[in-house]
Amino acid sequence: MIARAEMVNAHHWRADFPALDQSVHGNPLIYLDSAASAQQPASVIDTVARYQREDHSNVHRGVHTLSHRATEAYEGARDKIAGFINANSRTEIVLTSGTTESINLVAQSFCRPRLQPGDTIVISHLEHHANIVPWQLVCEQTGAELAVAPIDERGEIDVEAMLALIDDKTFLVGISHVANALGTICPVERIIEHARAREIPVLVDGAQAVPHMQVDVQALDCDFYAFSGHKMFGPTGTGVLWGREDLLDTMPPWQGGGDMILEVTFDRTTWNELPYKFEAGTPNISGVIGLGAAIDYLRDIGMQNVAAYENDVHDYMVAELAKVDGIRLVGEARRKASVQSFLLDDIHSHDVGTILDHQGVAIRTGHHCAMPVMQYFGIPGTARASLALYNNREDIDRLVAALQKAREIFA
Ligand code: C6P
Repeated sequence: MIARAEMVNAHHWRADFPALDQSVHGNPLIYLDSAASAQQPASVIDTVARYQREDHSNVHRGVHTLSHRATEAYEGARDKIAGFINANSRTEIVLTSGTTESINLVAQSFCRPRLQPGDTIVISHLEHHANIVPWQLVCEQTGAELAVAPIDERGEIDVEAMLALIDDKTFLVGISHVANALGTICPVERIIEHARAREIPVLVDGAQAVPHMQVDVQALDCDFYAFSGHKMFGPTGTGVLWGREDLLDTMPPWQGGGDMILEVTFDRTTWNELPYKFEAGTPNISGVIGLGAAIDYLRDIGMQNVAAYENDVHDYMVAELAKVDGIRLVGEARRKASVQSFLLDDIHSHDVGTILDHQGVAIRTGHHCAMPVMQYFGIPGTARASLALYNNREDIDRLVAALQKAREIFA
């Protein structure tokens, strides 16, 4: 249980998010879809607006004042990101459009030139499509194979089976820190330790972890860590690939264009230094500056406070949902964060979502871009409620009441 003072703070946090102050279908909005995309605090919205109004220009290119200001704010955000995840150096922070692009970058730039037929990429059955399909593509391109660690009924990875798959044919391990469909906190530390002992690189998909817990990439000791800005109160179209400098150094650029070069002639082109060799073209300048403001916001609250507060609401959510007649919780791992998937009687999850929306409660329904998870449970999809620090226990009470209404409608 967390301190009462922090519960009080939560009311202030909610007030920081203008989008939450509205009605949907005549009911106050309860937003329980932050795993898909989180709302933005006013500080992020205002930072982006001020940049657009006063400072907008291209970065790394101009000698004029606005270009300097834009570059300073953009590179300042990179520094904030580096500090937030405790990167060894700002040069390890590659700015991308999101987790998806970050993982594709590793697949195409790190894996594709080196993979041999018969090599394996080891992932788990819990992964989001973004941590499956890029590996399938690079396996098709190289003759390598995907090896998938099984999960159990609780939605936990069979760790021993996963460790057994990591052998001398393994080229890379890809694992989510927190699984998006079920909220399982995966045992990444153990998997990294095992792979590290065999000198096998590990990529962690941190899309659902970074918004909810303290992430320290040096303490984790992984090789790549990918995440998205829009799930952590930043703008869409922003994301990060953190990579160990010695690995990033050995990787060729994956896209060519402006900014990623040192010198271009028709005979030969040389690459810019890290991290710019991976950032071709004009980036999402305003988005990245907004992401910097999102990090300021989270740091002011403190990730330990975020995690403690959210865990309390999460435990309450799971307990209250479990009491609803006709509910089946999907994903009951012992260590979870932020997310609960469920089914209600035999009502289609889209119908559940639509009825909830009419009561002002926003949840996500369907396969959550994790079809293999649904295949494991033999279901087409689930309803999923997901939290951020602006949610509170009253939101959960509203969710439960809305589900009871859905049951009445379908009775
Ligand atoms: N999951 C969800 O509703 P992008 O789209 O690149 O920002 O993030 C992709 C991604 C990768 N890994 C994990 C674990 C994720 O959860 C996501 C995005 C959203 O669960 C949208 S499908």
